[in-house]
Amino acid sequence: MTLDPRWHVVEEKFDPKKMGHYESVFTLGNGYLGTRGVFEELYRERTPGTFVAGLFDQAHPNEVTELPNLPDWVEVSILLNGEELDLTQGQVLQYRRVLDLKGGVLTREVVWESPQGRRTALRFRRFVSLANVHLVGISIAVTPENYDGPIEFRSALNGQVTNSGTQHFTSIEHSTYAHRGIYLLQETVQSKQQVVVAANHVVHGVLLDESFKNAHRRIVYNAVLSGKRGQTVGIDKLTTIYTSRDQDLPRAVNLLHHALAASSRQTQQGFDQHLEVHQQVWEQRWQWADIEIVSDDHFDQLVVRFAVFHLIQMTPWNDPRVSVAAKGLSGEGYKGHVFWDTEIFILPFFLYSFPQVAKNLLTYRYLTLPGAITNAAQNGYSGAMFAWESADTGEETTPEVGGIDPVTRKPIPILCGKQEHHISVDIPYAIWNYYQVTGDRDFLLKEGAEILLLTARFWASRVSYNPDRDWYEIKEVIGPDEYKEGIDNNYYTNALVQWHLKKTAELVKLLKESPAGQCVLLKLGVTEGELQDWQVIAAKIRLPREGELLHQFEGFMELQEIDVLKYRDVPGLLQKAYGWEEINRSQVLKQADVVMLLYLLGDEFTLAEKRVNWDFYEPKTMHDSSLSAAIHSIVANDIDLAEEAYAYFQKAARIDLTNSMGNTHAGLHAASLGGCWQAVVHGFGGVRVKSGELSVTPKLPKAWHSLRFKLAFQGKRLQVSIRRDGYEVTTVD
Ligand code: IFM
Repeated sequence: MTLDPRWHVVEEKFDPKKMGHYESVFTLGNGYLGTRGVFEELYRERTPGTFVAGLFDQAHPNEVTELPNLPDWVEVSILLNGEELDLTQGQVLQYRRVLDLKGGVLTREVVWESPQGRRTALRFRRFVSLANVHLVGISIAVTPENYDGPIEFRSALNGQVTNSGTQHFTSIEHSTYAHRGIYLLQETVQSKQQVVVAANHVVHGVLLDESFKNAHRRIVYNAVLSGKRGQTVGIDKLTTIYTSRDQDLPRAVNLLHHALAASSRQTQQGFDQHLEVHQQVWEQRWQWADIEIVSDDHFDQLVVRFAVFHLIQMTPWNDPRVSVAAKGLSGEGYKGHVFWDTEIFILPFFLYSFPQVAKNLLTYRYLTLPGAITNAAQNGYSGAMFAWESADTGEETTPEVGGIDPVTRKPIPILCGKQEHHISVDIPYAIWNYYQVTGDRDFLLKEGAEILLLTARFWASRVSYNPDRDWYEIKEVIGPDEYKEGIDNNYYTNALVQWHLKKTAELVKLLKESPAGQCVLLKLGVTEGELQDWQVIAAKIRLPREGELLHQFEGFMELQEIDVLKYRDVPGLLQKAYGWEEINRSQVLKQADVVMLLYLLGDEFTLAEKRVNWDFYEPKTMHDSSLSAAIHSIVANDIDLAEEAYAYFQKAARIDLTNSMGNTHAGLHAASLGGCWQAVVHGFGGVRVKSGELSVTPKLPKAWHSLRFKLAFQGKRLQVSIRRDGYEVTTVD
């Protein structure tokens, strides 16, 4: 395989210490399901993970709902003349694992010498089909180089896997089917969703023996093939996954029969044919989604494709009941929950590349409105209050406690579910953005309008009036900077609420012009008095500032100052030195907060204001959240700090590829991947919507010769080509 550094992510060396990191990086997925890039053979450090989008379960009332880890379908142990393949033993003579972003294939090529001196070449290929979302496959080819002897494959479906100890499934049935098929039928303990995982095998070579083994929640197919020096034998494992939640199931179908019949049909077509069709779908996706960067080194090009690849893989393509989790489908981190990451960081990629998918993501919020209405009522508010962490119903799913505070040595309470309310303005912001970019008035005036109006109603009940100062306040919140809790008048939140309430007035004008729009107003019982109140709140909302300097919140300037730069680049150092309580009382930010606002409401601030606030907040920001660097890159571009813009882009780019935050093993940082895309298109590409028109003001980094990408804008497909000496925007057929 010839390597292309612009398309291939390569692991050059087998290193068990980096296993978790690469398992996340090499995740394969199709929006319906995702599987971590675990090795086929078993190692102590191996953390298998297969997740189906939207399939949630709450194993115990004391635990929050999460995406259950499905049976491990990847496991295949290989015995080479009786010696088990184990790269920690013997000698690894050659090793290379390659993720081909163009075709969505994970390949591993190894030459291994066993402790007894047997040399074997092995080649593994794996895909998670984009053409048929229920289908995943592995093909293994084994060539003994200096011996003859039996080659044995022990291919398992292992339902003993858990979510870090929580078992979400009850086993219903496990058995065999067809010639070489094995399956597990399980049910989630609380949500009572059935899951079938069925693996069928095709063997290549002379079969000496085959058998099945059945143990608790685990079933194995064994094939022993005759191995001859220099001759390749192998096995293909095509696995089919269905759940009772699937929207493409025929009505009243028997899930198990359906899955096994599908599996038998798929086996007839064979691994290579499925792989080819899968690659054709990737080709189509890349046609619209690719970004071409020409520069002297290929890292930036690879990074952007890596981001796009994973964004496509982790996002449900046509199921509006589900959204994108903070870790996509690549790990247990954040339990498969959906945050503002989706609307503010991930959605823009889809908006400009696959607008229908963006619409689905927003429809998820519409479908979870009942949960948001419940959240508001439970907290004593009106309207709809979106969950900080959302799962299938839209009700709040944020855990109550997190990691251990190194200073108090006690778990840190997580208050985000109770206080991080800006999600209820981030979603309306994303809906307006969707409308601007797509021109989809139907969505705005129906689903969009319900969300905007119900959240406006929430905010009107959330603010409090201060008669002494004649202003409205929003007290006890957490802004984007999660190092500050229980704060009053977070500038980001208040400014966006003001923007939201003003936009709602524009929306209401549009609604009044159409019968369908009037129906929405009637359905929600929106009164004239209420509309007037919203405008009064917008006009009088408290926005703390001193000249050009925005105060992140009331009292920020009085907090103690600490030398943030001393701690910035070593994860955990600040926490060790100060502890949670003191961090809360200091001028140190976890992530972009005011700077985030300068980006989202960029047109509302002057260049001078942006510069003053950048100069003040940037040196105080730790970037301990992966959501920070890409936004800093964009804002740096806006204020003509070319070097900082590029440095922050590279910082964002390295988060997962080089594991710079040290936590990629728990899953990819989806928001940062979306942020990288935005840093290129909105930052260096300078693409923005201004007064309903597309505006392009490119700022190519010094290191790049050219940049080219496609955009969907208001029903048109455009191509933006930027060179050092100019740029052009052309229409694409
Ligand atoms: O949504 C983010 C938040 O802004 C910072 N902590 C992690 C969350 C999930 O990515």
